[in-house]
This record gives sequence, structure tokens and C-alpha cells, in this order.
Amino acid sequence: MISVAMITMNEEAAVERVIEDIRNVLAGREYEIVIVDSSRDQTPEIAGRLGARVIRQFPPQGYGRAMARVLKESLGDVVVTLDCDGTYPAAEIPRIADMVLADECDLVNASRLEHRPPSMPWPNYLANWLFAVAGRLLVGVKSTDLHSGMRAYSRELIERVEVDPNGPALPVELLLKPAVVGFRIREIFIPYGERIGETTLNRFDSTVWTFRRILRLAFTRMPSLASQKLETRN
Ligand SMILES: Nc1nc2c(ncn2[C@@H]2O[C@H](COP(=O)(O)OP(=O)(O)OP(=O)(O)O)[C@@H](O)[C@H]2O)c(=O)[nH]1
Ligand SMILES: [Mg+2]
Repeated sequence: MISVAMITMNEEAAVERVIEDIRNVLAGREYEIVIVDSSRDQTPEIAGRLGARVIRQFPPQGYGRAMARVLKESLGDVVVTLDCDGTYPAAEIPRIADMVLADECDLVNASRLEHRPPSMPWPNYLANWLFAVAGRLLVGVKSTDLHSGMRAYSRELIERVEVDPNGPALPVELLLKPAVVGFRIREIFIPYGERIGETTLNRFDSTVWTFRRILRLAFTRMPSLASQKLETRN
């Protein structure tokens, strides 16, 4: 089964379109849509009416705690995440889910940064570029987009990799940490659209936390997946 996992905070202008796109593209497949919602508006009611399983997290506890929760609540063999704001192409969900289901890899990162998307302001683009270079030089992971919100994760990865849900920039850790311990990462390029509704991104906090997470991974020794598996067998 495919889980499509989203977190939402006041996305009532976008949620209906996003869920309908997901339902259309996954028609005929076995799937669930799981949402952790921290909205004050009608987002949870609309999502529930359209068949999503909605878990309320209120008052809001931040992106990281909501994302960590929705990953834990998802039941699928593969879990696909995307923002609920119309920026990510639902049409790519089957492709990245199938890459994991076919065991081609454990994580697919859908990168927005083959070129600068017109919808991404220059400062964000340059910051993302800098983060990618830092990830490459400091952690040794070759990715063009550490902050993509569109990923497919295998069930095994979600169950084995522990992340720190406190603070912004969790997508950075959700990509780099699995790579460091030895999970197989693949990257594809996707188009990135204009956002419907208001952003929650705080550029300053996000930048500080991106580097904090990169440096933590660069300077902490982590047991590899192979040795962890050996330990569980012994
Ligand atoms: N449940 C919950 N969802 C959140 C919280 N903060 C953000 N979100 C959701 O997380 C997703 C990503 O947030 P965005 O505001 O799109 O941030 P972004 O993608 O970095 O910024 P944009 O490029 O402007 O889209 C959206 O679906 C938000 O509704 C939170 O504290 N709780
Ligand atoms: Mg977004």
C-alpha cells in the first residue's frame, strides 16, 4: 500500500485541489492519505470529507513534530510526502512510490532544483544551492535539494531512522541521515509550482537549523545500517 502523508496548517485554499489530484493519480491503486493538521481554518474538515485520515495536532507544534508524527502514523509499504500547498506535482507520486516498491532504492528525493523554478525566489534558490554544497562537502551526500518536501520513504527506513523532530529544517535530516547510515538514495527532478496561500517558512531559523543539522551529522559517528543489521541478528 502507498501512504501519502501530508502536514497542514491553514491550507483551506489548497487542500481540496491537492487531495483531488492525489486521488485521481492513485485511482485503482491501494493507498491512504494521512494528514497531521494544526489548522485554525476549515482544512481538517475538507480533508476528512475527501477521505483523508486526519490527526489533529493543536496547538501547532511546528513542521518537524507534525512531520515526525505523520510518518509514524502512516501504514504503507512506501510513504510519499508532499506539501499541501499545490507546489509539488501529484502526478509524480506513482513514479517515486514505485521506485521504492520495486526495491530500486530506499528513498527517492524529488529535487526542485534542476534549474531555478520561476516560483522559487532567488534568495531561497541560492540558499538551497549553498545547503546542497554543504551537504556534499561536510556529509558526503550528493543531492541538489536537501529541503524538498516531496519524497518517497520505504517502511524499513521510517522504522529504523530516528530524527530530531524539534526545530525547523527536518527534511534535511530526513535525507542526510538515511544516506549516512547506508540507505540507498535516488534523486529525480520535478517541476515546482506557485504556492496557493501563505507560506510558513522563516528563512533565518530555517538556515540556522539547516546548518545545525548538517554539522551534527558531519561530526557524529553513526553506526552503519550493515552493522546495525548484524547486531540485531546476533
Ligand atoms: N501540522 C502542521 N503543518 C505545518 C506546520 N508548519 C507548516 N506546516 C505545513 O507544512 C507544509 C510546508 O510548509 P510551507 O509553508 O509550504 O513551507 P515551505 O514549503 O518551506 O515554503 P513555500 O516554498 O512557501 O511553500 C505545508 O503543507 C504547511 O501547511 C505546523 O506547525 N504544523
Ligand atoms: Mg510549501
